[in-house]
Amino acid sequence: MLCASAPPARRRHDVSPTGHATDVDLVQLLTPGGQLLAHPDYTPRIAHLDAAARRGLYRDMVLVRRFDNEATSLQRQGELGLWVQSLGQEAAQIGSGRALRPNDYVFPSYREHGVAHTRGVDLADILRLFRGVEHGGGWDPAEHNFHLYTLVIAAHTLHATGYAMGLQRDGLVGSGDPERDAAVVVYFGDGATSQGDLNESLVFAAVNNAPIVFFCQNNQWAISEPTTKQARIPLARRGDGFGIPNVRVDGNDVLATYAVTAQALERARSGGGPTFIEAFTYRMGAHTTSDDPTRYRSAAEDEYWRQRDPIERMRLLLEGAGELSPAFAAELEADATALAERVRATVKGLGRPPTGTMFDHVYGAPHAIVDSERAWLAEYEASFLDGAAAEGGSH
Ligand SMILES: Cc1ncc(C[n+]2csc(CCOP(=O)(O)OP(=O)(O)O)c2C)c(N)n1
Repeated sequence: MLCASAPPARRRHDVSPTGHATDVDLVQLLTPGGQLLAHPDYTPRIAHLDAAARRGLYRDMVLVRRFDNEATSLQRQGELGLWVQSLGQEAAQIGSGRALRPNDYVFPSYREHGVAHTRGVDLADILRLFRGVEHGGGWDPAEHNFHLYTLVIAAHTLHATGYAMGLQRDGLVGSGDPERDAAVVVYFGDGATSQGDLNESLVFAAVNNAPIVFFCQNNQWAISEPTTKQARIPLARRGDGFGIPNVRVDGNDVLATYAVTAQALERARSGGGPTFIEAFTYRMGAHTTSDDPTRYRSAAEDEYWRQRDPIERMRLLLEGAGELSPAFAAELEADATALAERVRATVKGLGRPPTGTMFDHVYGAPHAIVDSERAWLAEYEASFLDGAAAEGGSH
């Protein structure tokens, strides 16, 4: 499958419209044109992925994108309060997610719908949070080894590091038994690298040799703030100052993100300590449905990244290798449509929770101020003539 005249996997001097060098020491196994590249360290990591496994990665990405588009539409129609798109980041999430073993544990931020899918979380459940019918999440973290979403930037990196140190103390690292050993992956964005919490996590992870992979999805923007305003060096090199090995991977290349994450996880599980991965990718959608990226982003930039679409390059690989039959493509299209319809029906069936539930979990024990606020809101809602607000409140 490897191209005889394959260019070296590490190339230089490609610069994106935002002024970022896009391929400085970038691990890439699959070009935007769908050609495989050889890499001495990482090609062996994908050698076992046969045609069915590669189709599986493609299928995951297509399904997650369809879900994401459906959720965006649901928000626009008033069915969700907010939506955080993962459009364009499918390869970073599916590749890294599929490299995990069941007993590894994931701490996501709030955009990791693709990773959630790889952990067996029903994608429709994620929307419970964004409809406001759940205040924590919509899934059981212990069932999926996939923690609840965290909206406070970088706060969960501390929890993740603590959890990883716990694995160590429970003797679940470096035992040599793959069924027993485990590691943690924590996902965060480029903006999170400017937070104190992440830097504190890196210190603790490094000095404790914690079994954790820091997975930064550099999607180029922290809302309207470009990465260039947050760092003078590639983000992966942040690891250097903490004594944490780092790797910068093409985040739009599902094979490379799989290979790089698999290697980092194996190191962590076997007692080799933390790794910092920067997945160089792009947020093709808005930051959230509350944001208008045309205010700060150019059409040229959009076009540059559209040509590096993670799903398209995998499709080109499969088609070129004769591994994508029309029957498979038609079945996948039908599955994606069925998923979208099920998600839509599930969300509409969720209804609206009574407004008073927002006061339920503020404190573990009754609290006078919360009680008076609850009573005030109930009285206020009851004052409306149609009484509609009292039934469910707004969302
Ligand atoms: C501690 C904290 N500060 C500010 C915010 C507001 N905020 C929400 S998302 C965001 C940008 C995050 O960018 P990045 O970390 O790159 O992640 P991305 O959304 O691009 O995936 C900010 C500043 C927040 N949620 N938490």
